[in-house]
Amino acid sequence: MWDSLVLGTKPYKRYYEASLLTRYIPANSTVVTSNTDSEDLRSAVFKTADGEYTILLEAKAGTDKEVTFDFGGEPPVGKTFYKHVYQADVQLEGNAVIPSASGSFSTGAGSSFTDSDIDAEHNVIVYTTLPPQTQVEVTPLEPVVTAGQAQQLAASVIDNTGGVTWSVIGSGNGAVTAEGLYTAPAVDEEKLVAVKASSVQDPDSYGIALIRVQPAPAAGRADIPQFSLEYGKYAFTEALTITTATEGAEIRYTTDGSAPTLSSTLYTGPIFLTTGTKKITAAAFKGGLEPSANVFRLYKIGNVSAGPDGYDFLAYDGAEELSFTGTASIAYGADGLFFYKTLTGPVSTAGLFEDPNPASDDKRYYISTLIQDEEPAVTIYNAGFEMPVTSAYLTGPITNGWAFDYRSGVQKNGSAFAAAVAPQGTQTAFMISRSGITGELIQDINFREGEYELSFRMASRPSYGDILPFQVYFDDQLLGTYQPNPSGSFALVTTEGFTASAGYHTLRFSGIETPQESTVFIDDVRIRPKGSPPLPENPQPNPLPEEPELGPPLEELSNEGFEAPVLAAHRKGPFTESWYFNGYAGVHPNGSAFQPPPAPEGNQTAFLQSVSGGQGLIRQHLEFKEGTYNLTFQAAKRSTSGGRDHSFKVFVDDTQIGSFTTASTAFQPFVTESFTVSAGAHTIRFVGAAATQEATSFIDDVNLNRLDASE
Ligand SMILES: [Ca+2]
Ligand SMILES: [Ca+2]
Repeated sequence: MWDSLVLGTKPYKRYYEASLLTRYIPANSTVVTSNTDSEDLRSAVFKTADGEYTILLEAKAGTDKEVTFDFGGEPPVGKTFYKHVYQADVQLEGNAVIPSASGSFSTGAGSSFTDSDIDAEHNVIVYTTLPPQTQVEVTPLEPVVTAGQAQQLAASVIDNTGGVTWSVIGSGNGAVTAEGLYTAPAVDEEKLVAVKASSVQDPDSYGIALIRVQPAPAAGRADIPQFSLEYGKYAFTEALTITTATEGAEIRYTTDGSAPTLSSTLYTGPIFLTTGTKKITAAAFKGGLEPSANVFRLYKIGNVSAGPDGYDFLAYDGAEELSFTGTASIAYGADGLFFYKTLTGPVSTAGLFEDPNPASDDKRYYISTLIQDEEPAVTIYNAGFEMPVTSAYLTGPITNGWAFDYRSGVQKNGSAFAAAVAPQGTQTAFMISRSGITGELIQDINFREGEYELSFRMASRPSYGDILPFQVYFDDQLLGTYQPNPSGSFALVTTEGFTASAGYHTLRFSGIETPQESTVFIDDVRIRPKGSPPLPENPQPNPLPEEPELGPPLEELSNEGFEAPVLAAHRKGPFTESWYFNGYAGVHPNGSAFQPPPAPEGNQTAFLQSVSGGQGLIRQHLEFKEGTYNLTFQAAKRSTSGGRDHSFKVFVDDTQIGSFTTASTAFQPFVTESFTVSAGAHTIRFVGAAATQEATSFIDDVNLNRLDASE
């Protein structure tokens, strides 16, 4: 955002969307050139058509600062600037208020003023000639109140004097006293009520408390469900718990906004909310009682990964047991500080991990069913540039682990860049130098104290332009200057060692400007303990596990719904349970770490995966009577771990009887082609298609149907 202001001549739309500062920067203001010769300061100046001025100043943390703004004899002469300070970042808060004015500065008869009171923290400061606006801040903002009960509200007036007047919006919505004591009305269903606090001096300014009024418990009626998560935006996957105070009641819920009935999905355990918008509507049911009122919450879940790359959310801190089966890599921690273990589940958390990050109160467990070749010593988010997912390329500004700017981004195998195949996953980063502006990749990374070395893979772009040389910095320490070879193939780079203190440090890849357009590709960035064994020049794909000989045939299709073995969490092959599952397939129950939709049959389904270098296989060997048959089954794709569509094929012996793609996260019916077999043993196989990125299908309710008349 700041670079756009410095480099461009007009404010960027994204900037307005991101910021409350728009109140002081009307959309049609012009940008006045601004200069600073300090690395610690960035500034931008705007002028409205009415001749009002706003200065934005970002001051790095470090030392106290004194700053003089000099307009060089131009207006503003005789103006007063009011100062509003954001410590740390400009952030939206619930009341959408901006900080109150913390000082004012007059240019007097001249056209400059000095602020000698900028403290050592990271500050974003607005100086504006627009007078401070009256604002009203209300607390609590979104309380939940039971019908007939009271809730005390409070309000304060910012940048004006006097108190507020309270009112309830709409009729039949309860009452509020002059002191802000709100009493909720009687309701049969949950209801949202707005209560307004208006400034007495400036009645156009007001704050709103949005109150959720819930029905009171009533004899003869089940109590309403309670949700463990408030509605709203979450950065990444969450697990939602729903409870009701009515003992023995069952909770049923829908995800399509419809009213829950006795045939809606039964709540049996935490619902994993994954990327996208989720509306959960729930009600409690108990024989002999009226069903409870329906209660809904809307959630918007982002895809910002909080766990290490390739890991999915498994459980919150405080979970007593990690419910998964088979062997998996488990990460525990937050904010980039994790400990890792390869474990066989289910496993008790007692004494399992030391605390990787005492400063965080949002530690979680994450799981990867692909065992990593090396547990990371330092967690870099999006280290392989697989996010954001693109089918071609994406240029910044993007933030996804890395901050990508206007001359950097991610590109996928086969894009117009014609880069060599990505050495990790299917995407790489790129940096470009063009028209005097050169790309950078920046990430703030949380370190444990230690000695480290950095490795990454780089390649040139022989199909177009020049080779971009670049420098790599750890904070302000230059780790090296590099230039990929002209062949276009990826080469491994390992830097000299460097020392990191505990805490956040900045890793920066910074292109060096070239006269002609030039490009470099970067992938597979790792920070490893100094002196680690060398990485392979070209990473090897995972070997396929051995497949056992066919056993004796079954007499008819068995375990069609994958209800055996009965599991508490997913179990990956190789194992045999009527079906044989290889190392990229298995069985899992509702609520497993794969976060599947509910099984259409029973409580479990199969899963079939394709990963880089491996494909799932599910096989059953059985005795057929001579005749013509087909197979029907239900399948869905996985919503997590990228949520990619998954393709697989179905065979009878070596004859393909269908090729399918799961493109929906809801189960859909599928049917194979019909096939004719001789009497005797034949093998049905489900086989994942080759893929370079993990994709998964869930399969259930397989039926073998005889199509011709049997005697
Ligand atoms: Ca990659
Ligand atoms: Ca089933």
